[in-house]
Amino acid sequence: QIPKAPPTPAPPSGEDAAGYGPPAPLQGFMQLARELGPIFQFEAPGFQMVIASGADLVAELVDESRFAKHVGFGMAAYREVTADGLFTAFNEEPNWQLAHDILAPAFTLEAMRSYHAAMTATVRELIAAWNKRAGEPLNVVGDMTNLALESIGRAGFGYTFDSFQRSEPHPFIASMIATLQHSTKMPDEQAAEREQHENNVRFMHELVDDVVRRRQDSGDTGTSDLLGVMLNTAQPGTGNKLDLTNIRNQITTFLVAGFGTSAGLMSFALYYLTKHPDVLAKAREEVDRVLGGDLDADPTYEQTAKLRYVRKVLDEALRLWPPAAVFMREAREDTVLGGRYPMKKGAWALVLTPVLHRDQAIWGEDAERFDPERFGPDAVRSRPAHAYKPFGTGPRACIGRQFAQHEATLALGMLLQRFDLEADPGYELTVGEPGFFMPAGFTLTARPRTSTA
Ligand code: MNH
Repeated sequence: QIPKAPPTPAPPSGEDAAGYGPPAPLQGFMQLARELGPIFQFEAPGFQMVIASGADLVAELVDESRFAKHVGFGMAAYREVTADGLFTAFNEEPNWQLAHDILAPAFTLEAMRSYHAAMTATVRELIAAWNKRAGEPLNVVGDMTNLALESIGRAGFGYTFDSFQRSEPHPFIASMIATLQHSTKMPDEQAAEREQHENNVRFMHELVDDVVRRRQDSGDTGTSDLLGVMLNTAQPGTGNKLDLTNIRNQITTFLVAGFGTSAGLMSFALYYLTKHPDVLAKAREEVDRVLGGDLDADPTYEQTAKLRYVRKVLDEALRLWPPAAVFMREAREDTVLGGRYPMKKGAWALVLTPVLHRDQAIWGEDAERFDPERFGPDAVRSRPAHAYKPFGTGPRACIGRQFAQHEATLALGMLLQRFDLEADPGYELTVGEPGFFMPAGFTLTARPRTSTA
């Protein structure tokens, strides 16, 4: 009953023209959705899935009374790395509720005040690196990956990967990407790289355990960062605390969930800013008005929150290329989706967010066009909430949302305050999929500003 993708030439792989990494299965699915419509079935040897991307169907799939998060396919496989950490925990697993209750207060917008100084210091390291390379082509994805990893490492755990002191990326990045890719491979491929995978997992766990041990040895019992909160606070009501194995799973989760997604967001935002001079000028005007021209003064938390137009640019980048491109939903009981597709209890569908975000019934005929004005307050109010889901949905939605948005707004603000940015004029967008969408091979040049606020 559900349209089926043809068995050949699937699996949906496209060559990654920039040579960034493996083929591009998500863009293959996006192409199939264009051809087959708002819902289709995809089969490959060993697995089968239903892929939904029409806004009407997604409206049903995000209804918590009928559907819940599904931990399956690659996500279940990733439990080898993060086990019952927040992202990969099963809905009913007791450590999900426990960790959620302990950690949720540490991820509110207000809580970002405590991470603001660490985030600002991290952006200043990036700025110093860009100043040294003024006028040279900058590897945007690489630099944004370093920025995001440092930001979560320092603000979350007081740990630095020394990203800006290295000539090569920290090996933790390669391990995270390799384990993510491993989790969506076919069983025979997984078996073939078993040993390498286990080495990657061990390397990640050892580094994280070391971060925890150092904190414990320091005698610091504060609760001003995520690690402090996990070690030293209890669940309200029960007094229960996280054990050390679960803390390891959470830290690993935050690093994995927080580095590539935020890096993708900032990289695409820089891509679109430099491709749209009018948008860049407007953002610059706002930055000058809100942050002013004193480059010695760090932007405050309050000033960062006032960069409304910069936020719109980020929101629109997340619409077109949501870095975490899919989430899965399973039926709580037997049900019928869209009035015609029966689903048994436990049956699941994958929501393909970038296609949802281009549904013309919601976003109009120019849905493919980059336009930050789509995120003005009136436009947002006039759209149904289910039309925009870059951070997932319901109780299992992204806990790091405020963290990512604050970090990215601050970073773009500080960069625009200081640099004239210019994209490589010859660059054509090629989206790579090293676990997250990335503008592969994108370079820009940054020069200290000639005109100041
Ligand atoms: Mn994040 C869940 C996208 C940044 C930590 N994140 C999710 C989900 C999406 C998502 C989508 C839901 C997945 C699902 O339903 O299966 N996350 C993003 C995006 C960004 C992002 C697009 C940046 C942009 N996420 C971050 C950051 C952190 C983080 C930064 C940590 C510091 N995310 C999480 C965690 C979960 C999650 C933890 C799982 C929450 C839960 O299930 O309780």
